[in-house]
Amino acid sequence: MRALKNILITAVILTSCKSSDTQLVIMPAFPNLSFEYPVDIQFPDDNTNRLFVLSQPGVIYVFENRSDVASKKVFLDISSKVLYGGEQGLLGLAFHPYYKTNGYFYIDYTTDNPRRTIVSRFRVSADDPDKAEPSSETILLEVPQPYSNHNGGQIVFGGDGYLYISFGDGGSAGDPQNNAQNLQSLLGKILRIDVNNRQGNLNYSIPPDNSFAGNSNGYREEIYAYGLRNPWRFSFDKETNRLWAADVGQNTWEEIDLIEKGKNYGWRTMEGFHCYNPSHNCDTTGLTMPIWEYGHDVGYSITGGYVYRGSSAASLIGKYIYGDYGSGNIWALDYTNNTPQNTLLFPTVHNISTFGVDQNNELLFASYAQGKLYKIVEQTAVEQTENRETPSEIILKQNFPNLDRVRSSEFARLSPWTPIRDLVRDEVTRRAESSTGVWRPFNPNYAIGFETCPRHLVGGK
Ligand SMILES: [Ca+2]
Repeated sequence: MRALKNILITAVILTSCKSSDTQLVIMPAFPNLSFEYPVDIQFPDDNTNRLFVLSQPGVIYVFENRSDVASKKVFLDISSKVLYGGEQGLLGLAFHPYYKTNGYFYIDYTTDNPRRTIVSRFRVSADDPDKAEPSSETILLEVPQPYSNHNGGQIVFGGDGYLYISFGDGGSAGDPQNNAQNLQSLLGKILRIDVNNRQGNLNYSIPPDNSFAGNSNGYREEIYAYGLRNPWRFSFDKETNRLWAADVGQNTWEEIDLIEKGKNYGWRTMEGFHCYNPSHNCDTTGLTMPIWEYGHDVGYSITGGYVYRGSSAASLIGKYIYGDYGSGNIWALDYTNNTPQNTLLFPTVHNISTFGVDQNNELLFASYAQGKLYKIVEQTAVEQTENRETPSEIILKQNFPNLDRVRSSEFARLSPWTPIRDLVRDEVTRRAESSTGVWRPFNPNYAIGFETCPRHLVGGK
């Protein structure tokens, strides 16, 4: 009897599962959580497995890094101080490398009267790790912003313990003040400061090996690299310590730069690999070219990501994962041996405002207008043998989903760009996946992540 049962089980598996392979999928990371205009995802190095998400109007939320987390808490609300709108708002968060002992974290936001960017330090509350102390603000930098756009806003501690800060060129279009090439301006730059020491009347000090430290030309000593238009998101590869920045382009080209100390990345003389101002025969002497660019046929506002160093998507390890706010595309750039190989991973419908990683280096991204976070994971794909009509919903053949043990996926065998609704129910029609309510273009790389060859069946009933 047992033997007969095993044969039946095997038959079920063979008919329902044709072949298996690994594939990358996008999944809602925290189906129960939504955020108003999320723009940054960070965590402190304190092994508490929490995530902190910035809502652009001026709130930092904190929650447990679990897919079934039910709620989030307000860590800090400075919306009354924040000038919000367009590219302005609360834009960046960085935890001090010794946050666990000193409780310090840093934020970057825009405010008004006059319009400016502030980079300041706050401290966590003494008696609640999920609350910041709102009165603890110490301002480090205040930089006037001539226009509302191109505020940069990413702040990240490097492996050297210094704080790196991105500033856009001040805005408008075409960098009318030529700020990015002006070494007396902090705009259009990536800065590097030492937050652990003070110098003169500064609430920080200049790292002595900054390229312009101690110069007598009036150049800003905070400058680490320049000639940038709007390096909205940048990150360090934790393994190589290389600084990867995505510089948002003007009219035609989006670019990825490997940022090195003292280098000039070309804006506004160049946009990507091309002359911008002047539009022909520009002088490229001393300019550092991007390692990759793409045109506005496949996107129009690059969102920098991370070199993937996690473990749940082996095929991505060592590749720079980035996306585009406008087109929703997500790519992987392999720069092995300094030779770029770019692969489109997913076309998506999301306004990708930022990527993030958790303490296990697993990759997340934020869908700005939708207010949800997504994760990119690798699954064992199991294809169905049966042919399907275009479904309005996908019904999973299992008794209940297990968000934490996703091993395979439901495929709908559709031609690319067939619209499906992102709604999944389990076999007894309970909603297994929160619906985005969005009719998304189906593509062969997109799968919905629950088991179709249920583990309980494989294991034998
Ligand atoms: Ca450039």
